[in-house]
Amino acid sequence: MSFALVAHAAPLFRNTGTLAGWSSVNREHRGSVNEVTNVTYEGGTALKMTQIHDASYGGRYHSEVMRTNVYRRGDTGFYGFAFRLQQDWQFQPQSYNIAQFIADFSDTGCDDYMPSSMVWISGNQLFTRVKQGTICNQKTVTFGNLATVSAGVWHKIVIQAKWASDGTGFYKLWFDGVKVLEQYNLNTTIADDRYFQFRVGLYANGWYDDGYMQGSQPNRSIWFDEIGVGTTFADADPAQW
Ligand SMILES: [Ca+2]
Repeated sequence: MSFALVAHAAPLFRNTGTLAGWSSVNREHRGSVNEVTNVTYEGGTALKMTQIHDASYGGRYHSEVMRTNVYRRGDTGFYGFAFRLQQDWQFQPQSYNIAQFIADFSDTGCDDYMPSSMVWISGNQLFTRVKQGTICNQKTVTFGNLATVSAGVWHKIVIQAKWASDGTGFYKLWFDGVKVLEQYNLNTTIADDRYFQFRVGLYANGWYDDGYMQGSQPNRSIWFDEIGVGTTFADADPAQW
């Protein structure tokens, strides 16, 4: 007896804003990740991620939920979520990352956890990127000023990617249902076949990367809801499931 297993398809994943169902939850330093009922995009719960800057702390600032085995080279998939910045979010030039694909490359001797694509806010603008090359010779291609992000309202992100390193990849991003990025015939991941994780949350990477905090808002929160991964746009669109 044989089965036609679709061995390389990304598994379908959906989370309705609950702490249950994730491979892991990452709360660094004074950060928190909580399931809340008072602010939701849809249904009874959403996830509230908070990070707090501490000038005496030298580490990173992740408040993320993570799902393993979301893509590997050769896959094509859709990845989506809804997010909402706190009402009084102080827009600053520093990067606040809200989603990333990442894998552990410690065995290579060239890097440890390396994100391929990330999605972040700088000022009030949305950014994303792809990572090309190899783990030992990485090239980052950034796509900036894709959309204007407002505080205190829910926004939707959907990404479609064909993950390739032979020039046949594509990478698209929709913001609130509007396609704001469409790139074809490019490398969208590095030359490696291991599985990547998908994470959403508040990762205040600018605080760590720059070594200080710009502005005067050390306590920041972002809500997340309706995180989906699948093979169709509707699988990942927070409004369609
Ligand atoms: Ca929900």
